[in-house]
Amino acid sequence: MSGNITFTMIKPDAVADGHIGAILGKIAEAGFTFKALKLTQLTVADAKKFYEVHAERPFYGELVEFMSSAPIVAAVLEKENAVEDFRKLIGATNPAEAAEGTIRKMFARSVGENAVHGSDSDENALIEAQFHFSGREIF
Ligand code: 3AN
Repeated sequence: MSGNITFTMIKPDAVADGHIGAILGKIAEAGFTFKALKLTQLTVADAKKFYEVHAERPFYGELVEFMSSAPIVAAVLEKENAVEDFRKLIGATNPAEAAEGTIRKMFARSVGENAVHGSDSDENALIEAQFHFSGREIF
């Protein structure tokens, strides 16, 4: 995989609220192609490991509990400048501060339940993609 990939999750709030189709549609319309895609659920251990960098933050326990509470959609996306362009498409972490038309502005419930994840670097995109998908599941 090249540097032109990013990793995303549609989080439990947006899955429960029925937004999978609309969010995947916005991602496709923005020019991303799908290299991997699945509906799955994180264990508590998976969520702890995925969000390890936030272990010292006050919201870590809440974040781990939320992310493992119900199904998510995981995907690997490809596009030129994927990481940066995807973070623009999803908007600010807090949906109250997210720009109009962004996925979080349209679909997120709150700063904790903010509809989607997007990798923050090319290096993390690769680590996160490989955390969620085997080689046979990435195309
Ligand atoms: P982003 O997802 O925009 O990269 P990060 O990496 O700062 O934001 O935070 C990771 C996740 O932690 C967020 N997507 C959100 O679910 C949760 N989070 C971040 N800040 C808060 C907060 N102040 N209160 C509760 N949860 C938070």
